[in-house]
Amino acid sequence: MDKQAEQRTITRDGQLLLGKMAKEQVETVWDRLAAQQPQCGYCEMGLSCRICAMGPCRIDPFGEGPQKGVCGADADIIVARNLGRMIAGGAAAHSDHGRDLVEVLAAVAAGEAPGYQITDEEKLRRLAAEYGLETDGKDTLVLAGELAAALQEEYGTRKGYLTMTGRAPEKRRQLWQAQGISPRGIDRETSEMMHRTHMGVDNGWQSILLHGLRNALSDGWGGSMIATEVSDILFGTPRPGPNTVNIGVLKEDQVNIIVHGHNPVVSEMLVQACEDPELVALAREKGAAGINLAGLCCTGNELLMRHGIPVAGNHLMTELVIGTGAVEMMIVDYQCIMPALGALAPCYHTRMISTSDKARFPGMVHREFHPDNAAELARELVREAVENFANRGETYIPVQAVPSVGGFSVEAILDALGGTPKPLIDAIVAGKIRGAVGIVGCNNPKIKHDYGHVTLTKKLIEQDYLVVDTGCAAVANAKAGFKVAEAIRYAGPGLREVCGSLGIPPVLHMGSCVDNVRILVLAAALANALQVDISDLPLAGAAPEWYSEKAVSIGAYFVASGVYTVLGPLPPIAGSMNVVKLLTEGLNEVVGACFAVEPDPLKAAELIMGHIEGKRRALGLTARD
Ligand code: BF8
Ligand code: SF4
Repeated sequence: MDKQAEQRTITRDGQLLLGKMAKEQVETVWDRLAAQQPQCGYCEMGLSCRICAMGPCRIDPFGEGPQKGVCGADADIIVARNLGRMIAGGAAAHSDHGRDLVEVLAAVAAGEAPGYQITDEEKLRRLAAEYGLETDGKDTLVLAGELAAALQEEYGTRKGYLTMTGRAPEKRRQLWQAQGISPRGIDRETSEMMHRTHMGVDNGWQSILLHGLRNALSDGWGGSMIATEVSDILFGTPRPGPNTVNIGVLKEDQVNIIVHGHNPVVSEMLVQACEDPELVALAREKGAAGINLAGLCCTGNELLMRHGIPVAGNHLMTELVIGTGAVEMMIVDYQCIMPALGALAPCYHTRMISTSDKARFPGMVHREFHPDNAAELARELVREAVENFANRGETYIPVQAVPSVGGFSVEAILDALGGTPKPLIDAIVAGKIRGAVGIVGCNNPKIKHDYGHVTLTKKLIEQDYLVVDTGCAAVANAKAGFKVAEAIRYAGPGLREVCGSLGIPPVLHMGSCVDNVRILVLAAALANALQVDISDLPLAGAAPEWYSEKAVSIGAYFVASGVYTVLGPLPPIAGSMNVVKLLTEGLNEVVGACFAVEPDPLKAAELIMGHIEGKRRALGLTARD
């Protein structure tokens, strides 16, 4: 086995494909990371600023060189501004994804989106009622149109509050109000962050960071929550069901089509097109046994959650999938799609297609999806993928797929519990389950691929902490085999007993990254049932391998919602001890939770378990030392 590949990933499929691609002299993300060494120390510490043309500026962390930028900004201001803009970037990405779904909902209501429909009408009516709309006897499409309009209001400035924050416990909402961080509008908070961090506006590092929490809350209880809820309305609320994961989901004898990105608006249409009998017949004519659709990253998670569509891999597998030589077409929408992919495809026979007006990539053919042409375009693309089967050369699919179960929406979890959170609360009170941990976020080539997620998860379930996961963490844990009922063998005795009697795995797949809001809603339901705040609960969050701005926004809204959150990689804040202290200690005084940073997942597990036991003690429950 290739030593270098073993250092890069813990996954067998990843190691074997890295070995193959190294022999073929095809570069990957790890090679490009190596070529970037040493990376800029100023930037790593958050101490460089290029916000205006008097700069770029940098602060000398050793105190020998300049301590102020040309405008006079010091290390605290520069670090806080940079972090604030990361949050804004992440919140914008999630929330704009949500907006695209609202636009599809509006188009469905107007009869301008053939192929799309209202799938979960009950949820549509529930959400409409939450928005104060009259639902009784109202035609479904009329109501959908009214709801779409009400959701569009959430993005603006006129309303002044976000309706779905009403799901948070009363105490939490009062705290946000008292701290001045209740989000007022989704676009407003992101726009205000860009304003505040313009040269010569907000130069209070604390006030920038507090606004960062408000900006992140506008994502968590706003844009992302809209993305998840509207996706459920359009495509169905997930229910538990089987699926398979890793490179082994590709089929030697079938046309393989991969969807990559985040927005189910595109990938859902491909699910339908791949089932079209005419296209399946065409595939047979071309010598293939059928058409196999598989996902990558979060759009993969969306399809896995709702249809049991297999997922080929997470973020660091996106190049390696093409290296199998077995992919006829990869269709991308947006977010986390490496621009390297287009250049890689000609080494094999894969056709690369970009679909979003907002996201173009070198080396990809652009075929733009809109609600009115999506169903037809999806069929066209599948047809072209089928035609491309004839161009396939040698293939390499070196592993068997791993079985997994996904689909744990909050609704599905409550159903599994018999309709109320009480059995889960009872198990926590009895100490059979010590608490729950949300493990979320990305892969990052600076951390051995999947090692952070899998090691942390394994340690926690062994010790009777229930794990819920999303995003690339969820794919890592599925590949590790933690998501079938038999995986209770990895769990401690208490967790094993509870999951065994409910017939659920000890690690529950809750979806894509926008679906982190499902974790918020579940936490709020537990807090409301116990009449406490979220910060009183024995809960924690972790992002052991995060890389993206979206992950920074997620971490910030978890913490602002009262969930202690441990990050693997250190964000670019080390240049300001004031900022580090505020984020890792001071926020406890502000929002009752804070961040920790611990790259070693075993040590991160210790921090999380210590935190949860502390919360148990404070609630008067039995606690381990
Ligand atoms: O939204 S976990 S690498 S794919 S950012 Fe991206 Fe990170 Fe994966 Fe999904 Ni989320
Ligand atoms: Fe330099 Fe200030 Fe301009 Fe930043 S805003 S580049 S620190 S002058």
